[in-house]
Amino acid sequence: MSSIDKKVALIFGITGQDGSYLSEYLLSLHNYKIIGIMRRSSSFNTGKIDHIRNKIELVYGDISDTACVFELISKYQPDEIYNLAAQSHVAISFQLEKYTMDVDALGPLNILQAIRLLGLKDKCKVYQASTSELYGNTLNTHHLTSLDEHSPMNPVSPYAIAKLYAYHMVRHYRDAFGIFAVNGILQNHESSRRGDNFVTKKIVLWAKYKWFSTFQNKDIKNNTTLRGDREPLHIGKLDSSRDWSHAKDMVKGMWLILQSSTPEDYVLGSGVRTTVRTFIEKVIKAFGFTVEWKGSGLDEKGYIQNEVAIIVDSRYYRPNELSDLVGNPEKAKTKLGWKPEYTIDTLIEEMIENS
Ligand code: NAP
Ligand code: F7E
Repeated sequence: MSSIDKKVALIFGITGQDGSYLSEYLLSLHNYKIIGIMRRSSSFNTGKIDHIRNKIELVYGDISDTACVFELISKYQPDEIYNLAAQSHVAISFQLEKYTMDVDALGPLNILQAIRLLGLKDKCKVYQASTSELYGNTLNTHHLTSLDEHSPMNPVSPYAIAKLYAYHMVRHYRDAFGIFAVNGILQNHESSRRGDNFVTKKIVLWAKYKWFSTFQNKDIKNNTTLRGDREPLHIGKLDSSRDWSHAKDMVKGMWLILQSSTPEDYVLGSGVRTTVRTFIEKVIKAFGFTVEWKGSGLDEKGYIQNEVAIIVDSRYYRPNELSDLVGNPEKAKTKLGWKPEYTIDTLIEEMIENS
C-alpha cells in the first residue's frame, strides 16, 4: 500500500504505555501513517517507542496548548485521533488539581474544537481515553455486580472529575455536531511498560529487584533466592480491588471502537476483580515463595519466611479511596468481537519477564 492510500492516525500520548502498544498494533495493520505527539522533556521520554521510531513520525506538542493542537490537526488532517495524553496518576491528581484539569479535561476539548472549527467533522474520528475511575464507588453504593456503559458515574478524585468532563464533551460533540467521537471506558490495564509508580508495576519491580534474586529468568520458580540487600515493600490499601487487563488487549479494543459503523461508547475490561493483596500473593508465588499476613489496618504486615517483607504505609492512602472496580465488557464482545487474550496470571508473567 502506498503512503498516499494510508490512513493518518494522530496519537496524543504516544510515549506512554498505551501509546507504544497502540503504535505497534497500527503498524501491524500496514495501512496507517502514524504521527505521534510527544512532550518536550528535560530528559528523554521516548524509551517505550525507540524500537519503532523509524516507522513513525514524532512531533513536539502539548495537548493543553490550544494553538498547538489546532496547528497539528490542521497540518496532518488525520483520519483518526487517539487521545491517550493525560496526567494519568490518580493519587498525584490530588496534589495537581488544576494541572490535571488543564490536561485531562481541557486537552480533549482542544481536539474536539479543532475538528469542529477546522471543518474536519466528516473526515476525522476521535477516540477519547475514558476510564472506569468515572464510576467512583458506584459498585458498592448501587449494589451492582459489575460496571457497564449505563452504570452511574460518581468520580472520587480530581483525575476522575477531569476525565468526566472530557467524557461528557465527547458525548456532547457527537450529539450536537455529529462528530465521530467516542469514549473507551477502560478498566485498569498494565504491562511491563506501565509507569513505575502504579501499584502492579511497583509490586513487580519490588519483587524482581528489591526482594528476590533470580539466577535464570526462564524458570523463575526454581531458581530464586532472597537477595542479600533486600528491602520491604511499602504499600497502601491492600484490599482495594481492580479489574486488571493487559494493555496489548486494550489497544486492539481502542482500534475496534473507532472502526465501528456508529460512534458509541464502550466499556473494556476483563470482568475479573483482583485485590492488591492477591496481586502481591500471585507475584510472590511466581517467584516460588508464599506470604503470610499478620495484623490489620496500618499494623498489617506480610511475612516471607518469617521476615517482614510488606509494610502497610499510610503515605500511599488517598484522601478519597475508590475501593472496588470490575467492568462488564459484554457490549464490546458482542458488537465489536473484542476478545482479550491475557489473563491476570499471564499478565503477571509478562510483567515479571520484561520489567
Ligand atoms: P501513561 O503511560 O501515563 O501515558 C500518558 C501519556 O500522555 C504519555 O505519553 C505522556 O507523556 C502524555 N502526556 C501527559 N501530559 C501531556 C500533555 N500535556 N500533552 C501531551 N502529552 C501528554 O498512561 P497510559 O497508561 O498509557 O494511559 C493512556 C490513557 O488512558 C491516559 O489518558 C489514561 O488516563 C487513560 N487510562 C488509562 C488506564 C490504565 O489503566 N492504564 C485506564 C483507563 C484510562 P510523557 O511520556 O512525556 O509523560
Ligand atoms: O492504584 C491501591 C490504590 O495507582 C490501584 C490509572 O491508570 O487505573 C489507574 O488508576 C489501586 C488503588 O491505579 C498502592 O489505592 C495500594 O486502589 O495502580 P493504581 P488506579 O488508581 O486504579 C485507572 C482506571 C486510570 O484511569 C488511571 O489513569 O492500588 N494501592 N498501594 C496503591 N496504588 C499505588 N499507585 N501505589 C501504592 O503503593
